[in-house]
Amino acid sequence: MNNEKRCLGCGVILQDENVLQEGYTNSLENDICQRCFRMKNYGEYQMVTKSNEEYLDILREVGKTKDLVLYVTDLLNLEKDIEKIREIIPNKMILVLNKKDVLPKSVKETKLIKYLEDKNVFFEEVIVISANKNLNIDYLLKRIKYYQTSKNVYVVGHTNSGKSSLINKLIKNYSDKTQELTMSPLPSTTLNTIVIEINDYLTLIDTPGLVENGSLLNHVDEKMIKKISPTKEIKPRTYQLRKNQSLIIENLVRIDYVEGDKNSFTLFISNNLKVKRLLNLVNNDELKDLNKVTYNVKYDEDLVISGLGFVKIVNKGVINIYINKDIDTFMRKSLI
Ligand SMILES: Nc1nc2c(ncn2[C@@H]2O[C@H](COP(=O)(O)OP(=O)(O)OP(=O)(O)O)[C@@H](O)[C@H]2O)c(=O)[nH]1
Ligand SMILES: [Mg+2]
Repeated sequence: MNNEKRCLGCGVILQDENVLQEGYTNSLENDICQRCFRMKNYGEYQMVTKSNEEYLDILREVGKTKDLVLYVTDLLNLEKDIEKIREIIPNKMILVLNKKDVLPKSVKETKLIKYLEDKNVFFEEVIVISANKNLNIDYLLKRIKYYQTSKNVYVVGHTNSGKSSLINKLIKNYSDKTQELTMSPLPSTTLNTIVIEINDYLTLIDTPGLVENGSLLNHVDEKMIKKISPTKEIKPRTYQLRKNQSLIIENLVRIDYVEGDKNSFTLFISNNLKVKRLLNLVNNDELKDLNKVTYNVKYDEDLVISGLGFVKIVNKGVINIYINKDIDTFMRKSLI
């Protein structure tokens, strides 16, 4: 049956013919698909794998408009190349740093903003928020009003950064609609653009997030996804390591400190993850079958493990890290 009705939760076209296919619902009278229904009501998630090509096309279309764009990123998973999005979308853009609530309270917003501004990528403004905790949402709305060029404002970013969560907050705070977009800790929750009219002056357009193949989120099961995604303020864990000592996080990553003076490693990862410290790495081969990457650490840098978080390392030295070969890691100037 031909149908153009879309799911109000994830944007997919609804169909009542094939249970195994995207957009299935048992009745076209329903407003959301079965997948969204299960996520919302039972917390039962169903992973879908998507190619970025389709999603990049959506972003290219956004780039053809003159509308304001909110680029939402997750503070714990700041992309290495935040400027890449600029190549696709030249529009006026606010960089929205989301999930402030998972960073320790002592981390100042001004410091985060300055860090991003120093990267020399042009945004109209950098704003720190927490969609979940309703932090700075009023301020964000004010700035949207200030910069918007038409009614339409697009919300883009990587998958899981909290785009739909942010829009839900704006719906709840500033409109009388009851629509709720589907949110989930799994990647690729939103499957197509969704248009939400907040009021006569503002229409928000949610988009599917770009998938980072190098993110740990794409390489672990649902249980582990929940474990690595912090929902509460992270309590940083600091370890003083000497040469030949190492840290092992669950069965996910091993960090060997192989060269340098006594050094301080602070982990900004979910409190739910177990960390083990080896006092002598020489006799222990745990996780050493994973892919090895060596980094020469300079003063005050972070080792970023995509999808997991980061490790602040204070002094210079050499580390070997062992991790699934498909997961991106990189060093950057320390964020905190
Ligand atoms: N701690 C915290 N978690 C958040 C916040 N905002 C969103 N999340 C969580 O991040 C996960 C992803 O949220 P979504 O709103 O589904 O993210 P999205 O960007 O729409 O993801 P896609 O639709 O897959 O592109 C969910 O588990 C949310 O609860 C926040 O401010 N703080
Ligand atoms: Mg979404």
